[in-house]
Amino acid sequence: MDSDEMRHLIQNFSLDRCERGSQGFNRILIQLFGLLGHGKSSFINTCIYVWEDQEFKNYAKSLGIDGGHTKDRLPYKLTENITLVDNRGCAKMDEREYGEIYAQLGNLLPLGKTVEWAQGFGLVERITRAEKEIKSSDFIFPVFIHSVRNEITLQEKEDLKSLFHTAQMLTGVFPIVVLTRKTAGSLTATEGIFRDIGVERIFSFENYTQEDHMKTRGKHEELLKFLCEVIKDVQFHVEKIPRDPVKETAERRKFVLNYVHEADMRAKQMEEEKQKAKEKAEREKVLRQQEEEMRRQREREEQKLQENLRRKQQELERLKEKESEEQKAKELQAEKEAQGAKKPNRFLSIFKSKK
Ligand SMILES: Nc1nc2c(ncn2[C@@H]2O[C@H](COP(=O)(O)OP(=O)(O)OP(=O)(O)O)[C@@H](O)[C@H]2O)c(=O)[nH]1
Ligand SMILES: [Mg+2]
Repeated sequence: MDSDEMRHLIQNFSLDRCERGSQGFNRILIQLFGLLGHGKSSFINTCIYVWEDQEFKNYAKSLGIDGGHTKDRLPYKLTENITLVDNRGCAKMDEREYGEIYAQLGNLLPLGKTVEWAQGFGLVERITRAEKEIKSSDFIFPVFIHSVRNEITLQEKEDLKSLFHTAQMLTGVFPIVVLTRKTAGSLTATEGIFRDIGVERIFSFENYTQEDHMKTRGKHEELLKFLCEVIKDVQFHVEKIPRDPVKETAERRKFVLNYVHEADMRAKQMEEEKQKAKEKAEREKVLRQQEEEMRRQREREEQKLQENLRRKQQELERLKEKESEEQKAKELQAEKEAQGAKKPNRFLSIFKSKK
């Protein structure tokens, strides 16, 4: 198909013209989801720029390197039957964050309103409040936006796998992946990871941005191909599978509410376990400190005893030495006295000889 034919297909697509009729759907809602700052808003700008073929405008207010800019769930009407939705991105892959993603993806939160990122009870309340505003006639088509600049870790790959499978369960469609910043990292490696997860269709773009919106045929054609692929996929699902949008919306709501509740319980349980482990570690630390203090005390007492013993022994030795010296002196004295008794008197002998 050349560009004109693709444009014709996109412009004239209507769910009513599907084989089984629209089955209660009246427009495609292309739901963009993904992490903060990966190029969701820029992709919307790119879609509008290519589709309208006019001056570049920052319609979706793409901004900031680190993301976190888009806070509303805003719809951008492309044709009578195709609308793009710029959802609020999530900061990390985390089971509790997924509740919010599923609520947006499942179209259970109102369009055109600020998304107050929430978990647990707050989210349940918002879903319940939005029930009357939600149209079940939207055919939800999930499109995951990922920037090639960000490498995917093994853990993230596992998280993405479960995210994509739930997205399929919720919407009936396995998400298409759009890779942005396609020259900012390894495109082949990133594509490989998404293929491993089970993604069948991957498109890669260098988005048109405020700084660089020089038109290229490659980008234009790739974007039109992307839209045609979405249409063909929607036709497949509406023609081949009997659908009941009202029942599906109710089931989606039930699933997400259950998910949020269970994720909240699991997170609370994990927090409790973490707290218990922290307290146990704290107790063990105190115990170890006490044991160490007792060991040191024992060492000090032992040293004192040894010192006393040593002193006593020294004293004993000194006493023994003194005793033996005294004994020796006594013996010497006795010897002297004994010698004195044996010697003749000198004066007496002189006197005798004079006589
Ligand atoms: N070079 C280049 N820059 C891009 C591309 N896509 C997005 N950007 C830039 O990346 C930044 C973030 O893009 P956004 O489109 O705002 O991302 P986002 O996913 O909407 O972000 P949040 O709404 O904040 O979650 C902006 O400065 C864009 O100009 C791309 O394909 N190539
Ligand atoms: Mg944005």
